[in-house]
Amino acid sequence: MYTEPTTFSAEEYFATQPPPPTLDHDIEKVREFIQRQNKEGRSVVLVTSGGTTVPLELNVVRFLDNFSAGTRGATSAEYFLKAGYAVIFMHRQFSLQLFSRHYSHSTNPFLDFLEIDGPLSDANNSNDPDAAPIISVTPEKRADLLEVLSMYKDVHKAGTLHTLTFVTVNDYLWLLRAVSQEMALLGRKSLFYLAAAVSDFFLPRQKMSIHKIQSGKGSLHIEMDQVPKILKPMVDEWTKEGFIVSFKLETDDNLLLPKARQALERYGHQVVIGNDLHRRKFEVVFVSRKESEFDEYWLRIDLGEHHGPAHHAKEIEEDIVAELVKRHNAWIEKGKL
Ligand code: 9Z3
Repeated sequence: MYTEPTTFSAEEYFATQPPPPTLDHDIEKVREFIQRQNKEGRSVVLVTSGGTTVPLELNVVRFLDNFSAGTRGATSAEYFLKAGYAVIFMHRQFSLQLFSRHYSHSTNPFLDFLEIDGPLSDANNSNDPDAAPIISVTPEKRADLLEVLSMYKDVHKAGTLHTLTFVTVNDYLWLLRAVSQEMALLGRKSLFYLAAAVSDFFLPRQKMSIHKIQSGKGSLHIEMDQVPKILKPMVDEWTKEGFIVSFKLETDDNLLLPKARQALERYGHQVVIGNDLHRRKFEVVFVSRKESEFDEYWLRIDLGEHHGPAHHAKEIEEDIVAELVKRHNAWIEKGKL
């Protein structure tokens, strides 16, 4: 039998889907963080990062996932910190994180540039700590590590980074709503940078199988419901003064601008950043409104470009964040008129 999939409003969604068990505890910590940053006069950005999952069973064995390594979010969060923002980094568990992303186990494993000075046998046989071999960093890796490590230590000392994790789209939605409501305290000094790749479809708890779905009955048919359009209540109710930036991911180039414009029209927030899956590391488009017109601003980088003493490859997030900081400051100033 065919049943119409339910279209949940955000309100219906939160009335029928249970919150993650750690929500209250997580939000208490977020509240303390925001209050402190507010007292210290900082702007706060919420960066969401990584993909959300949709479990198919309550005792979950299988789930659908959304594509995202978390590079956009983790990289941008570092540039926001450099620009003086406090950052709430809300990311998919085990996706890339700030600072440690430079030493990913698959592309730049840190064990490869540590050296052992002194005979290895001493380490195993001697009880004398002075005889133990010393571990040092390969000379050519030192400048890079020092740069990352100093920033990591500075951020910890300043207490300007707060981290939250999600796995499922349900975790994400509940957290996003609660964090947005807390951010309202900051008025125009709050920025939302929604880079997480969020499922469009989900399986409501009421329709989920309790146990692992059994094979042997032929093909599997799953009907999913639409995830509510969360940006609408975010803009209209939860964070009326926040500067909201969402991302639009497409794989068909022809859809990128129309879909980005449609999102702005629908939700009335400040900026949609459109990115094509395969070009996202060197090209994005900012879509915003100028009175009744759409404004499009393309940002491109040359991937061969190098900068800084350690000759890192240029990261497009540096320019994305610089452009947004400019726009967010203008937004703050406008609020003072
Ligand atoms: C993005 O478009 C991100 O830029 C990427 C980043 C997921 C492409 P990586 O983590 O990739 O660097 O590997 N995020 C938003 C995707 C999304 O789900 N957007 C929703 C939509 O398009 C709206 S919030 O409908």
